[in-house]
Order: sequence, then structure tokens, then C-alpha cells
Amino acid sequence: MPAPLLKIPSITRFSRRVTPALLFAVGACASGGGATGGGAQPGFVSLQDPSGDDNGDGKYVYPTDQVYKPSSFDMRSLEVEDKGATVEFRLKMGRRIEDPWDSKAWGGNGFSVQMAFIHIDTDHKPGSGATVGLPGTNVRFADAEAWDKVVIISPQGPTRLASEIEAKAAEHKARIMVPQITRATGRTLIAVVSKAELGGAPQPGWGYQVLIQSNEGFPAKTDLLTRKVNEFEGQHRFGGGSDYDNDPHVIDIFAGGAKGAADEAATQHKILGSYKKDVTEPKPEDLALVPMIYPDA
Ligand SMILES: [Ca+2]
Ligand SMILES: [Ca+2]
Ligand SMILES: [Ca+2]
Repeated sequence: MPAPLLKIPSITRFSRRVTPALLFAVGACASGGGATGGGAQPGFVSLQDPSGDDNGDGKYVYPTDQVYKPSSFDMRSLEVEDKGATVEFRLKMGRRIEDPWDSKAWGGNGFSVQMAFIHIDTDHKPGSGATVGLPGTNVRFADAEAWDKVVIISPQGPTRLASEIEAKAAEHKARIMVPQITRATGRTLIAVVSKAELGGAPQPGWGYQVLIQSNEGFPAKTDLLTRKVNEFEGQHRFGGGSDYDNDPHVIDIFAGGAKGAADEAATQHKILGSYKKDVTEPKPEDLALVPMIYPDA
């Protein structure tokens, strides 16, 4: 009976890894809602995003170089889980994460082209936190939804990240979390952060928003390792936006209830398309206003 014996370890491993999500999915089905979003399980959050909306305001297109494979920037889900001394963030994308630029050669984390900023509003208090997007994202948040922490998932190693943060976002340093561990497995990007530094386990009432970006190893002086979106796509430039810094440099976000419903794509397009298009030197209020998602609200 070699075959069943061989199968047992992999089944066990798989089950243990997906148990919280599985339990939650079963619960959601039983209630008839089909909704998998929410933080109803203490210390666990699950948000979903539709497929095929990795196009910003609906018009963005990928750079032309072959490393930017279709669906590489198509966010599908975020899970946040209390792991004791740490909190783990799991960001699932639309295709297997690859490492075409051999990140180990530059002290990186095992992947190359993706980057994500996971924003968290831990108090939902007007005026508490930051409303500006990180340099190079060209978005803003509402005063009542100001973000208190942001977890950066980047292929860049901690030394490079620290120097970029110091040079370009020093005023947000206390809010920016560079994970203890950043890695990729299959289609999922994983970040492990200190629970103490985060301010505790995920709490009911916390809000989340993820900005999907692309790691740019040679960013503009003002950009925190972000890849630009221009009017026309290039070898290493997204297209479909603007050559000025008024368009969101964001490929995918959560929208609506973040349950993965198809109409959330249209909502995202409206959100990311709501920037002032006829300005070349935008003021903060000219930028697209990105919402926080409050799973327990
Ligand atoms: Ca998506
Ligand atoms: Ca806040
Ligand atoms: Ca989306």
C-alpha cells in the first residue's frame, strides 16, 4: 500500500495550512451568504478580490517586457492571521510568483516583479494616521480612514528597503513595517511581522487596503521603489495612465465589500479613475481617493 502512505503527509500538511480559511468558507456556505470576507473569526481576516481587474482604472496595461506575465499583478485575496508572537499576511495573486531577476543575487526575497503595500487603519478615528499615499503611489486616503501601519511586501532586502524609506518616506518611518520574513510560495506572497510592532493581533474594526505595485529597482528620486504608469506602456512602464504624477500608480486594489464579487472591478475602476486629469502638478486633493475596507463593519 505505498500510494496511500505517501499521500498522508501531504494531506496533513495541506489541511493544517488551510484550516482557518476552510472553516470560514464552510461557515459562510452554511449561512447561505457565500461571503468569505470578514474578521468574524478572532485574529483572522480574509478579503477577496475579483480576477481580471489588474488594470487600475480599467485602462492600464502591463509593461511590454516578457517578465510581466499576465495576471502577475492580479490580486485575488488577502489573509491576515495571528500566529502568536507574529502576524502573517498572505497575499494571493493570479499566477505563480517567479523570480526572473534572480533576487538572491541582490539580497532579495525570492521574487522579482511584484510589490504590495498593505495599509491598516487600527483606530478608525478622523485625523489619526496618514492620509497621503507612500511616495510614487499617487493616491490618498480619507481623513476618517487614515492608515496607521503599512506592511511593505517587496522583493528588496531589508537594507535596501531601510535606505529607501529613510531617503523618501522618513516622516512615515514609525508607520512602515518591514516584515521579519518576506517570501513567495506558489501564487502567494507572505509577510511575517512582529505582533508587538503591529500593535497587537488583528482586531474587529480594523480596516485594510492593499495597493498592488511592481518592484522598480531603479526608481525615480521621489518614488519608493514604485514602477510608473505612463500614457503609453514601455518595456518597464505600465501604460494607460498619464505621464504626470496625477494618475494612481496602482494596478489592483480591494473595492466594495472585498468579497470578490464581479461588480467590485467596476467600483475599483471608478475609484482609481477619479483623479484630476488636466493637471501636470497635482495637489493632494487632485489624487484618487482610495477607501479602507472594514470587514467587521
Ligand atoms: Ca484582482
Ligand atoms: Ca487611523
Ligand atoms: Ca481589485
